[in-house]
Amino acid sequence: MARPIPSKVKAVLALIVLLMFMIPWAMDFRRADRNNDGTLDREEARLRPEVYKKFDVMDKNRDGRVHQTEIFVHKILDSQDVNDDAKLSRDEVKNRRLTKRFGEYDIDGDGFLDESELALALDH
Ligand SMILES: [Ca+2]
Ligand SMILES: [Ca+2]
Ligand SMILES: [Ca+2]
Repeated sequence: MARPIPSKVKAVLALIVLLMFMIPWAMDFRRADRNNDGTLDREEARLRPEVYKKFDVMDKNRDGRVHQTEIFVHKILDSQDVNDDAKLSRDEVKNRRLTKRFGEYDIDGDGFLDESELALALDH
């Protein structure tokens, strides 16, 4: 008979899955970031087609560069923003840490995490 998995084990497994997703992604970013300034310009983004295609969307301040955090925020919204309103409601959030600290990260308290709130959350 299978015993239920203890919640501690579940938490560790969730963390491992998250790391497995994040580490290759961060390595890809570093490989593309030729001049190591922590951002991708349009030329560097050619190595990351999924970034290159959406470069203008991600480059919010139009300085010709996208920051690692901006790309990650975009990825999270892409995968979790079910109703495409560019923010995450409590129901939409799938990330464990975001769920747990939702109230803390929702700085303006409107019940959603928008792009700037997500960026702050990821920088922590
Ligand atoms: Ca760069
Ligand atoms: Ca949404
Ligand atoms: Ca908010």
